[in-house]
Amino acid sequence: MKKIALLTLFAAVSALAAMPDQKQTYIDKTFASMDTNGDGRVDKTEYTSFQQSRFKNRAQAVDAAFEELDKDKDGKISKAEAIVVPEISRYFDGLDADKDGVLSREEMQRAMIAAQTAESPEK
Ligand SMILES: [Ca+2]
Ligand SMILES: [Ca+2]
Repeated sequence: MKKIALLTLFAAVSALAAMPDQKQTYIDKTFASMDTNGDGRVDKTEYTSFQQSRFKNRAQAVDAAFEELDKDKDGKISKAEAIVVPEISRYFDGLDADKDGVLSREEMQRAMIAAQTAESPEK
């Protein structure tokens, strides 16, 4: 369970660096998962519920990953704590928006939103 949360976060952060040619595959996959009744079209209801469940899952994943990474439970992710997730480690300075050397929960959430925006199909 905790492992899965980290992997989800890992995937989202990796999306920050997603190459354009991976985007089409992502869009196809996303479309298929949004089209719940399989009629080949995504109506507004399907789209809305997809976005809502995705956002909720992401928020929960961030929370779970945050708790898991925050070994000393001070409410912040230090560089040393982030080292177990190479993708976070690599983007650490970029994710640390206020440059205080640690990632707050808010900074982690913001990173997830950024990742989500980066991988959203343009429509
Ligand atoms: Ca900590
Ligand atoms: Ca910070």
